[in-house]
Amino acid sequence: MTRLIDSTPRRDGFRMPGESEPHAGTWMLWPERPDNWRDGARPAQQAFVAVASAISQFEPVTVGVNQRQFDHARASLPPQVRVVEISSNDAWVRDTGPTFVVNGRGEIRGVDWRFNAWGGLHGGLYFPWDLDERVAQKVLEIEDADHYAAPLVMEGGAIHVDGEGTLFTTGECLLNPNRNPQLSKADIERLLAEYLAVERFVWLDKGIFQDETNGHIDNICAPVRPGVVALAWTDDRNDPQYEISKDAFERLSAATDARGRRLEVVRIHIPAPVLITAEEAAGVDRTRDTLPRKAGDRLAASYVNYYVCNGGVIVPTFDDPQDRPALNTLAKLYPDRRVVGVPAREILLGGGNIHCITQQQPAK
Ligand code: KQY
Repeated sequence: MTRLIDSTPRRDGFRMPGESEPHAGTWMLWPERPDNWRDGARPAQQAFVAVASAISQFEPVTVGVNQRQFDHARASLPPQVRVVEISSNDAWVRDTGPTFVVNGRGEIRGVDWRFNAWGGLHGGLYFPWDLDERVAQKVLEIEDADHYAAPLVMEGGAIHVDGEGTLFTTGECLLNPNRNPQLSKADIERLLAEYLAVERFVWLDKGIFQDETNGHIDNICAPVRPGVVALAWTDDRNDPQYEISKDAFERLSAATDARGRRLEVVRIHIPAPVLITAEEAAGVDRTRDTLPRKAGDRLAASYVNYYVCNGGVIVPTFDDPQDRPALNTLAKLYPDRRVVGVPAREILLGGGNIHCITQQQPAK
């Protein structure tokens, strides 16, 4: 079983590895709620199958599924993907799963953050979130890994680390009063330092325009390797994203990481604005307790929401002229990995993308 450890990872010699370090595998969850995913979630399920299939070329994949969808998920996913029953409110394991930490001596543990569905009753995306709250513990139970309970409302998509002591995040999310109103920025840094074993914080102001997570870092900026980051970008000064990305570029260029390096910032252009069509909006069930989907609303489309796995980089594509340049740039940034594009509009329609629906389990 997973035991609760009354200490912190840093005190015990554990740290969160960078995503590019070797993985034991990847966790995902199965989408099904018809008030977030259109047409009874069937198009989203096909997109998730494409993502799981792509990753499973490189490393083991496990998909957690609610009981009533188990047979359907099992039949839809390829045989090399492990399917286990895990109840959840939705399918964002980046945010509801554990953050794994390792000690370099063959041991792995999980950090279980508090979760409030991206803002609780003040701008959160759905209610209730009681099943999501328990996903991390269930994953760790299956893996027989002990866990820490971090006293911080936090989602995995709100942070990125370089594995060498640097953490990237945004004030829009982690300083938002709908997460930890009782904590100061210094309190939040202290908790992140204890639970992830990091010492340098690079704060961007905002994430991608209209990102419903309150600007998760994993949609705007990703560490490629220590000292190098990818940043979502646009040259269109009329796009509200322009000022956000320009400010992020300036902050990143002025920052030094935990090893004292200046960062190289590689810009990856976002696609043309992706808007919800009338047909797509009509396919989502309306309910009282879920963020509604409205025709014409702009989605937070970005190639930076890619996922790095053993030997591969899985990149969202949008059927846009920027797809090819983004894939080419990432192929140059990751010369030892195969870059695989996966059509991701259906995932984006649910409010996130490939990085948000995956969670790496590092090798011990
Ligand atoms: O992008 C994410 N990390 C989660 C998005 C949640 C969207 C719920 N509609």
